[in-house]
Amino acid sequence: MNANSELFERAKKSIPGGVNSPVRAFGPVGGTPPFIVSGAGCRVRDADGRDYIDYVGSWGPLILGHAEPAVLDRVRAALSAGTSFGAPTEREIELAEMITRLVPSAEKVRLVSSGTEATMTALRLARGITGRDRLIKFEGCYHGHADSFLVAAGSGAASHGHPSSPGVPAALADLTLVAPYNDVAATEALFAEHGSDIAAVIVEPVAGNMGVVEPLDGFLEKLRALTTKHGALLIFDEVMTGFRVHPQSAQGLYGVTPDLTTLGKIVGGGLPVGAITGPHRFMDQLSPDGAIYQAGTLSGNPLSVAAGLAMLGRLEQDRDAIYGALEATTTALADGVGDALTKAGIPHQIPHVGSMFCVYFSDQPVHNFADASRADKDRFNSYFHQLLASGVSVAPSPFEAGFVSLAHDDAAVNATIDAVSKIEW
Ligand code: KE4
Repeated sequence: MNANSELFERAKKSIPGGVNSPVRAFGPVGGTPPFIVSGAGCRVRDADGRDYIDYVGSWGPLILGHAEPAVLDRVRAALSAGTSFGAPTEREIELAEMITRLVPSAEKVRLVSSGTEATMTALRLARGITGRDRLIKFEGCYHGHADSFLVAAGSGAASHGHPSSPGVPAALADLTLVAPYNDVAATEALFAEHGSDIAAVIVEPVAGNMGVVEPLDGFLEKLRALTTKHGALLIFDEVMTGFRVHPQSAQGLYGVTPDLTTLGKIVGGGLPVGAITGPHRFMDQLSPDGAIYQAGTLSGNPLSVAAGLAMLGRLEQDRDAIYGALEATTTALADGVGDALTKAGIPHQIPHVGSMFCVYFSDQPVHNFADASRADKDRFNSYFHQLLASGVSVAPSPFEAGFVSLAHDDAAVNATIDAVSKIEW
């Protein structure tokens, strides 16, 4: 038994499923997950000393790569002053000011410690502002694990066969209305029936939790028009797309302004941070100025904020060079992998937006969760395991996104393409 297997068996004795987040357990693909001991640049090393070119990237935060020196240095400096104060700090102001500078709809920011806290708060804010209870979400979108979102959810919920989770009271789940992603007619029908009771529509402006699904032309614009018409709030869940698909996030890429935006992942530079942001008129309704309550012991934690400042600072400073490089590398990867699959006669779709991508084994384009579910899962599992054996780590589920970082160089991309070309189908 190798070190990873020994650790996995040991982990299962003290941690549910042996993991602290289900997507790490290799449920959809089977096998034993590598236990990672270190990361550097675009690579991670497991407990057996094996190196992998890494496209998981901690599920999105590490847009600059693993152990980015600027991030580590900033965290080390913060650490020497202490780990947490439970009091306001200047650095939190700096991070809020940076986010308001970079995100078009942001006027005020509340920091929390995860994407789930961010979306949970955004929903409560929308319900408190409108006095309404219902929510529209889209099948296959994942907005974290707060009760109202565990209805037809993507990511690990879908991967493990529970897109609607037990433990969520029916009375609450019934308030969550679901439409297929990119389906304007279905969304209009929900508004026609429930319009006056809908507090918000929450959407991943680029869906990254059923693979990667781009919004069809006009979809986001139509959601903006429908929510405005019916007095509901439009929430862009940019936990994954924030600073990933564009320097101004998806709202900058598509030119659609939401009422509230949730952020996470990159804004924490690999440490726990989430954020809710939007115009003064909405954000000032949060406690303590407003009556809508939200709180967190470690919200705005000095170490997390230091990592976020370092990462966003680098992205802002070298914006055009960095996003140009990320786009070029991702395109080269997608084109090279696509050529290799075409040569092998394997039907595929490789959508990519900014530096997020996925590979569907399907001969049809994927516009929603039903399309994504029709992709060939057996082929995905074969692709996943043969790449892992070749030293390339992609997300262990077809309902996830892959992430390219600034540290993925030509050698890594070419090695990845070469590994795909050697897969035995
Ligand atoms: P967290 O609570 O995991 O920080 O964020 C929840 C969340 C919210 N919104 C979107 C669009 C997200 O993608 C996520 C979390 N993404 C998953 C990956 N698909 C996190 C990985 C995991 O669950 O371990």
